[in-house]
Amino acid sequence: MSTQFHDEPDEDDNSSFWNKDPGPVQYSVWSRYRRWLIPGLITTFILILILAFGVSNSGLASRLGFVEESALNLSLSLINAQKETKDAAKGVQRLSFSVESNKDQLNSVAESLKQLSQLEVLSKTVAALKCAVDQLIHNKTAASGCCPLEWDTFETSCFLFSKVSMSWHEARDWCHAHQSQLLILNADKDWDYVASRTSGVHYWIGLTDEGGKWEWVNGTPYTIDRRRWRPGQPDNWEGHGMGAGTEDCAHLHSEGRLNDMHCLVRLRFICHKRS
Ligand SMILES: [Ca+2]
Repeated sequence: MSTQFHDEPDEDDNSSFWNKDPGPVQYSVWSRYRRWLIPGLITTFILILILAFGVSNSGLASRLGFVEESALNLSLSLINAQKETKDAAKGVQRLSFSVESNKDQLNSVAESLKQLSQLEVLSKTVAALKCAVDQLIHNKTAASGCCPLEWDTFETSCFLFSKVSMSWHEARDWCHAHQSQLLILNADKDWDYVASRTSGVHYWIGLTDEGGKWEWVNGTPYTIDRRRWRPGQPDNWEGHGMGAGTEDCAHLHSEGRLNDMHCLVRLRFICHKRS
């Protein structure tokens, strides 16, 4: 007795049992390559990712190299700037010492100049005293080669720059009473000297057109020289508020040029005489 084993056929198997063997299965091209397609695509995708990542890393490395180079350059620049700052600070310190040193020297020079100025005043005073003594000894009203006290000497002339103010006629008479006359100016060097002494102050001089034409106080005719007058002057202005009359007397303006003014105005004045 033999034991026979066999599978229990199901209905389909039973039905197929009687069917003809269909033969080997025929796969299409798509079916044959389908099993390789998805792995292949995944592999390709991974390769693309690797390549992209590599390219990206290459660009990043390039940028990092540039940044590193920039940082290095910036660091060098900062080091140089620090060095220059230190050098500049040393320079400022040296300059400060120099200024302090020169300041002491300048103070010394200023003190010396001050002493010289005082010596000059003393010298002028001594010369004036000598002049006054000479006048007394020789019983003269004026001594040759010297100027009275309070008068300034310029070359061969004596000038008095008054500290009081008078009308033009009073000033004229005061100068005459002191053996001089209200200033007459002709030479350029005298103009320059007087202008250098009168900056910022108005002074009468001996020039008037009260007689209808400009002339010096000693009667010498005067021809107007425009470079000596302020622009637009003399204008013989009538709006001076000084009563009747126009501007008939000349004075040195603060800038050393002339202006005509009403003669009653009280100004300082300049007397002149030969030394
Ligand atoms: Ca005027």
